[in-house]
Amino acid sequence: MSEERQAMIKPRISARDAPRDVDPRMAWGSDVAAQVLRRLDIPYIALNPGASYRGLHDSLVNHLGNHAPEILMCLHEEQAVAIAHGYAKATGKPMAVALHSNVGLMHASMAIYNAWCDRQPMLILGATGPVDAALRRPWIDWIHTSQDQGALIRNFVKWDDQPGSVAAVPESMLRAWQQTATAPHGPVYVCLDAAIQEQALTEAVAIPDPARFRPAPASRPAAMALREAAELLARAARPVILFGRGRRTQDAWERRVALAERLGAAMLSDLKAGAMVPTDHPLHVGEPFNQLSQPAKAALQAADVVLSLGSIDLGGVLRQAYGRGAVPPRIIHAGDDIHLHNGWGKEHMELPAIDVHLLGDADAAAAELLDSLAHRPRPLPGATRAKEPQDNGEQLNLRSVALALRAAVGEQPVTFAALARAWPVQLWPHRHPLDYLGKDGGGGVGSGPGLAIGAALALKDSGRLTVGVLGDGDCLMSMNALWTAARYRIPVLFIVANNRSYYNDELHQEGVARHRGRSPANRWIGQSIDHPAPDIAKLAEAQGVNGIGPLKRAADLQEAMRRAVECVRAGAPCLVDVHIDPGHGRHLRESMAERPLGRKGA
Ligand SMILES: Cc1ncc(C[n+]2csc(CCOP(=O)(O)OP(=O)(O)O)c2C)c(N)n1
Ligand SMILES: [Mg+2]
Repeated sequence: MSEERQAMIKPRISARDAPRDVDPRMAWGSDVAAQVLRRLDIPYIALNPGASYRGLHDSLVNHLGNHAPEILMCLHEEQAVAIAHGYAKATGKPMAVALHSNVGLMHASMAIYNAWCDRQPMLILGATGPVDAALRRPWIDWIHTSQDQGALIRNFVKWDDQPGSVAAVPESMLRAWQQTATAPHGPVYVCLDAAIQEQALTEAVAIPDPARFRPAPASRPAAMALREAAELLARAARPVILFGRGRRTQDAWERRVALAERLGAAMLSDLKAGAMVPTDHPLHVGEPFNQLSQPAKAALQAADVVLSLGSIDLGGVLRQAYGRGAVPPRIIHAGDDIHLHNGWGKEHMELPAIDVHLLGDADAAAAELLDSLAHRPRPLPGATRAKEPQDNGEQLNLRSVALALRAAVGEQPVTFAALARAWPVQLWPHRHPLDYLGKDGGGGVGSGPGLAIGAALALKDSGRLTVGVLGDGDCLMSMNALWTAARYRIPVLFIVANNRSYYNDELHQEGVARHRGRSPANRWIGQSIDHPAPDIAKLAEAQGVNGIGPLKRAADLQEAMRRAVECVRAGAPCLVDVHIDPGHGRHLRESMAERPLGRKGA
C-alpha cells in the first residue's frame, strides 16, 4: 500500500499518540497481523493492554505508527467491545478489538454476547501465552495460557480460530473478516499465540489482497418464495409489516416506506431494532414497541397477512397478539438470522409459524417485493402523530428532559445510541435511519456508555449529535468507559436518567411480593442506589468529561441542556445527571400489576 493511500485512510483522532521512529520493515510475526488489519482498512482498534499481545501492540505502534488502525485505549475490556459494537451499529462496519489472554477475554465476554445477540460485526484479536510450554515464562505465562481460549466465547461468536504459524495468520484474519462482514453478522475471534507474534520472520510472508476475499453480497430470497409472498400481499385486505433488523441506509429506509405505502400496510417498529421507518408516518401504528402496545396488538389482530422484515422476535410478537390457540393470519418472514442459531443461546426466540419464508436479506426482500407489487391505492389511516407537547415546566421527568434537550438541539439531527427505559419516543419521532440505533442485543447492563461512545466516534464528522440516554445502573456499571471519550475527545452527550435504583428490578420484586401476598413496600431493598446516591457528574468530571448535575429541579433543565449541547458541539464529551422521579415507569408498573410474574425486562 502506498504512503499516500495509507495517509488517506482516516484522520488521527489523537495527534498526541503519534509515535516517533517508526520501523516500516515487516520483521516479526505480529507485524503480519498488523499489516492485515491495515489492508482491511480497519480504522480503530479498541484495547486494554496485556503482555500476551505485547508483540501485536509493538507492531501497531512501532511498525504501523499507531495509524490505520489507531489504538483507542479503554480502561476495561468490556468497554473496548461495547465501543466496537456502537461503531458497528452506526456504520454497519466492523472495528477491531484486541483482548489480553483469558482474563481480558473473560472481562469482555458480556459485551461480546451483547454484540452477538445484536448481530453486529467486529474483529476480535485475542492472545494466549506461548502454546509451546518450553517458551513460557514461569508463573505468569502459565496462568495466562489456556488450551482452547475460543471455547470461552465460541457459543456466541460467529467463527473463531487460533492460527498455528505466522504463515497461517493472514488466512485466519481474512476468513475472520469475511465471516464477520458477511450477513448475518456476528463478532469473530482470532487468538494469536504469543510465541507466533514474537517470532522473527525468516522469510517474506505474502499478504493476499483483501479485495479478493470480500464478503459476499446480501443474499436475495428464492424467486419462488418471493412470488408466493407477492401474491399473498397483493390479495391482502389488511396487511401489517413488522420492521426488525435492517440496513441503516437512506435507500433501504425509503424502500421500506414505499413498500408499506404501496400495500397500504400498517407499520409496526421495534425499539430493539432502532429506527427503520418514520414513526410518525400515517401508516405507523403506535410507538416503537419493546412489548407490543395495545394499538399494535389491535392492528395485528385485524390483519389478514403479516410481513415480517427481519423481525427480532416474531414468535413473541405473534404470541402477544394472538395468544396460544388463536389462529394467526398468514405470515411471511424475511431474514437470514436462522443461519446463526446454534442452540446454546435462545436468542432465536420462540419458533414462529411461517407460511412463506423469504430466506435472505430482509432489505433485499423488501426491494424485490416493491418491484413486483402494483400500487393499490388505499386510504391512509389518520396519522397517529402525537399532539405537540407542552412542558408545564414543573416536573422533572424524562418527558421534560426530552423537551429541554430538543429545545437545546434545535434543528440539528440527533442519533440516540441508547435509550433508557420509559424515554418518551413519541415526543421525538424517528425520521432518519440514524435517529435511533436500537437496544444492546443481549440485555447486558453496562453496555450504554460504550455503545454511545462507539456511535459518536463513527458519527463525529457527520453533523449529527450523538446522545446516550442511560439508566444510572447502566452508567455506573461502565463509568470508566467515559475516560476513553475524554482521552480522544469523542463528542458524545450522556444523559443519565437517574432514578437512584435498579428500577426495572424493583418492579420485579414488587410483582413477586404481590403474587405471594407479601409486602411490596420492601421492593427497594437490594435495589436502591441511594444514601449515598453516587455523584455521577463528579465521576464524569474525575475522568475529564464535563459533568453537569445532579439536576433536581425542572427549572434547571433548559440551561443545563443548552450548556451540554454547546460542549458537545465544541467537540468534547459531556454528561448530564438528572435525578428523575421513577414514577413514569407507570406503564411497566401497571402491566406488572396485571401479570405479577410477567417476564418484563431482563
Ligand atoms: C450485567 C447485568 N446485570 C444485571 C442485570 C439485571 N438488570 C436488568 S435491568 C437492571 C436495572 C438497570 O438499572 P438502570 O440502568 O438504572 O435502569 P432502570 O431500570 O433504573 O431504569 C438490572 C440490574 C442485567 N440485565 N445485566
Ligand atoms: Mg435506575
